[in-house]
Amino acid sequence: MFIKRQPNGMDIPFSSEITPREVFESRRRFIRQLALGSIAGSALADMALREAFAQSPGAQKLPAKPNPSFVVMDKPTDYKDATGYNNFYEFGTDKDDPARHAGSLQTRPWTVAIEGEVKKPLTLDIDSLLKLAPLEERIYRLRCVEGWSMVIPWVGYPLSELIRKAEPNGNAKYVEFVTLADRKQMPGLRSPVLEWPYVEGLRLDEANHPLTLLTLGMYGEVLPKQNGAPVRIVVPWKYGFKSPKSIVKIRFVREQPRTAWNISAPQEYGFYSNVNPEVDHPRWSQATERRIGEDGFFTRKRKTLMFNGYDVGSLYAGMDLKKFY
Ligand SMILES: Nc1nc2c(c(=O)[nH]1)N[C@H]1C(S)=C(S)[C@@H](COP(=O)(O)O)O[C@H]1N2
Ligand SMILES: [Mo]
Repeated sequence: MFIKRQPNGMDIPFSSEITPREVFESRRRFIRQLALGSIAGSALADMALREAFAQSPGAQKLPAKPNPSFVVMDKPTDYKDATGYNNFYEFGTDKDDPARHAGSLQTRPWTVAIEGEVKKPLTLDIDSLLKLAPLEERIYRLRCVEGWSMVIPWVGYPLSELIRKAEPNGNAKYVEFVTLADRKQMPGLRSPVLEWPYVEGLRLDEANHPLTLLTLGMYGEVLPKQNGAPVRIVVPWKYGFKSPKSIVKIRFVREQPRTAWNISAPQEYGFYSNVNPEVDHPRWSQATERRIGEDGFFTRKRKTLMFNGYDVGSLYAGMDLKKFY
């Protein structure tokens, strides 16, 4: 097997596992154009996106304007990997379970209730959520606590847009996310691997951070069910489990909320769970990661970046990140 050294230090084996060269180059061109700001207007951007990413036939398109301020230069993960290798324990614990079993998820009608310490509690359906703010496309890294990562072009808008509409009062210090737990639609709930519903949470300033994305789509289409349709949160500087799928409730609260993985294994998964190569998981190192799609026999692992490479250190000034893991 021939190995070609890439300028970024990555070894790419020539094998059937990598994206065909033409698709790969068209993506690179697209991302470069994005970065240079030479793609203007959503119609053109949509065309470029269509060209750049393999589409699943028949999925509902969700055009969005690429936001070049929120794009990582890494090659986006193949659509088939991003939709075929998932964690969504409500549909089973194997990586291919969500793709195989999430078909039973009923994504319409769907409402999200916004409640708790807010001046304007409200319940929004998916169409209202789609219209609440302009949809953007953002290419984020997602780093799972298990040591693998992907690069995904999400479609959504900052969660802060919705928070602004709800007007949290002075008591609101944290935000809790509650996801769907319906045994009729979710075969994984029969297993007690986690306490159901899957719950997550953020500090209010983390929730309001411009990177925190209320996510309705990916790869120019509505979210596939296995990726958390019809609406999820994506927090790119935290381990993947802090990005809850298929949310039904957003609650503003005074105290730090309970979170699914912390309930299940508190010594292993804390509330903060910021990506941090210097703080190991009790059972494995977090210093490196395997990028899904690059896993050829000779492929080197990538170094995991502090906060997954995102500039959010000021949120944690003065905090001991070993203690607040
Ligand atoms: N409701 C719910 N959300 C969830 C999970 C889950 O099991 N249930 N798994 C999390 C984990 S561990 C990861 S790594 C990401 C994976 O997102 P992806 O499948 O879209 O890549 O979703 C997170 N959100
Ligand atoms: Mo994960």
